[in-house]
Amino acid sequence: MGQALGTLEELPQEYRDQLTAAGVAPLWPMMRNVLPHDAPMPITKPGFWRYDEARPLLMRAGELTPVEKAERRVLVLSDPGRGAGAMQATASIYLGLQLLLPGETAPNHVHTPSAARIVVEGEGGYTTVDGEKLPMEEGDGILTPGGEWHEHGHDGDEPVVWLDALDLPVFYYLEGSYAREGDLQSPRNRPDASQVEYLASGLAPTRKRSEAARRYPMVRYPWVRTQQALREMLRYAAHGFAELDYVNPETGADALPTIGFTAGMMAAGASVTPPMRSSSAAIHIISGRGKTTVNGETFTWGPKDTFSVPVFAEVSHQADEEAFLIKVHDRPLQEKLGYYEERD
Ligand code: 1HN
Repeated sequence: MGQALGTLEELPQEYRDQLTAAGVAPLWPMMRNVLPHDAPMPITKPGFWRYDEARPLLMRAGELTPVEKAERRVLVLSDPGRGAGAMQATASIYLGLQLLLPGETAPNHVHTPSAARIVVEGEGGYTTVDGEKLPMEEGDGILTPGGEWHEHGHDGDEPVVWLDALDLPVFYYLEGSYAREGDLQSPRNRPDASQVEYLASGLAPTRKRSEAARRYPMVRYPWVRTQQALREMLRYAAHGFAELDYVNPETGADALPTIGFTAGMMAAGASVTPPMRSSSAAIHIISGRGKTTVNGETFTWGPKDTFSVPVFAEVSHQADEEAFLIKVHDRPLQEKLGYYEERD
């Protein structure tokens, strides 16, 4: 095994001053910071955001800040490892709870980061993505891929809340994050693709040879269908646990390039200990109660709560009741970078 590496203090002050003046720095005192042995040293700490605690604060934001003054009225879920005000939940995942009140619209814009949304509560909300009006029903997964115009609206009479998950930290780190604003869209007068072209899995619309599929052919994943599919899978699952990935129905690839979107079901009483993974994740509870231990910290969760799982965390879940959850993770990004890993 390697010897202890030299420290900065071992170097003469006069030499250190010369290095600084020349705009260079010695690698070896920093080597183990940037390249720790065997596994990364995450900054991220497991976070737990109880909906009962966040909801009143979000409703207060609705009173304090009109949507016109917010563009998006959101409370960001801050990684405890990065501290108060952190605009991210893990190294790659931004999470926020967004509120839209009846009659409000969150204006049309387009940006480089991609978003996946999970509808938390309320009826009558919708997102329009590139002219397609997507109803937002509880538990639905709604994608707004980077580069696609999107706006939100609300035809109902109760507050609508959803959880936004974006790859914003990645784009920000790459100095690639920016947005453009535009005029409100005029949506096409037809149901979204999940209700027309991709009504059943395994079936895709026939096209002429000259017609290519859209890059993101389906951007709404209705929860009722996901839930039904999970229930069927669970009947034949060995360990009281079933999982389904949201994929592009034309290609089978992950629904978004960087963000993975996975729905899960646990039977009442089931325990699950997934392998240690190189990916980071956030888990949002759709329904049910249980406990999850992340690196020794136990979160006792219920409906609409959210918690985060840092990279290489030790995790175990226990469902006290039948539970449905949606996980957002960065496995697609890590696979593209060629290093996604699992350790049992
Ligand atoms: C955004 O565009 C939305 O469209 C929500 O609802 C949250 C956070 C950072 C950057 C863009 C939205 C966002 C965001």
